[in-house]
Amino acid sequence: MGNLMTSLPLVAKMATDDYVGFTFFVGCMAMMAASAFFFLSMNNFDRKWKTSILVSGLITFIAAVHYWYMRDYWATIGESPTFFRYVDWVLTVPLMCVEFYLILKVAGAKRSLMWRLIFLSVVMLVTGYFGEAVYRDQAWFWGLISGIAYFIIVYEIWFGSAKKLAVEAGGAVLSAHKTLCWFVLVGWAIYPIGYMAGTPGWYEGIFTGLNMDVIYNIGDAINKIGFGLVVYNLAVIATSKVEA
Ligand SMILES: *C/C=C(C)/C=C/C=C(C)/C=C/C1=C(C)CCCC1(C)C
Repeated sequence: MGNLMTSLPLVAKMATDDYVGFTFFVGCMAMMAASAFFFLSMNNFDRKWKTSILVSGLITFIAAVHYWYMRDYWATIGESPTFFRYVDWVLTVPLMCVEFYLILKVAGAKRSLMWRLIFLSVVMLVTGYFGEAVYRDQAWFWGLISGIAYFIIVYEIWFGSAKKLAVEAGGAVLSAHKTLCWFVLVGWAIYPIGYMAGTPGWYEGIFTGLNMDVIYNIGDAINKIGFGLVVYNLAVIATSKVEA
């Protein structure tokens, strides 16, 4: 036992062209730093915004823990950590739906809006997992179902009842809502590209040269940290208005 301990290196070596390993590593650090930032700054705000910043921190913290495992999984096994990836998403994406609800609460958003968005996001992710991990031969089919759920979310926040509430709230809430809508339309669209780069289907060849995990890792950094910063910015603006 003692021999084994001394002969096995404790840290796996990382090749200079291992972009997957590199983005897992940097992603892990970025998520940890963002979590510290959100948690340590949340007490600067009053109760209403504190909860929103707390949720931003929870999103990056849950991701940091999953990135820790995914980085390790990749370093030791050398395969896509699909399971950890989807567990991370199925916890953090519904929390992003909660953020929409929390922001729009000032305009009287109802819980039903939050649950509708959460339900759609879970459908989007579970069907995505089926295509990526369980029924890979029909990846295009499951990706399509997932994409439909994604578009319903996009519709709901851009044009549906969420949009109406944001307009009613106006001011900083409306502009934060708009920015978050862009994150969902453009930032979240990064994921289907990763999916098509990493699963078999008619679309094979379109995204050759792109690595699924690198794309997902870039998407996560933009969406989780960026999304949280938009909410943080809203809290700063709203709080300084009250004080002025
Ligand atoms: C923090 C993690 C986030 C914001 C993850 C978002 C993931 C998606 C928007 C995934 C969407 C997918 C499709 C629209 C179709 C193909 C399958 C998915 C699950 C990759």
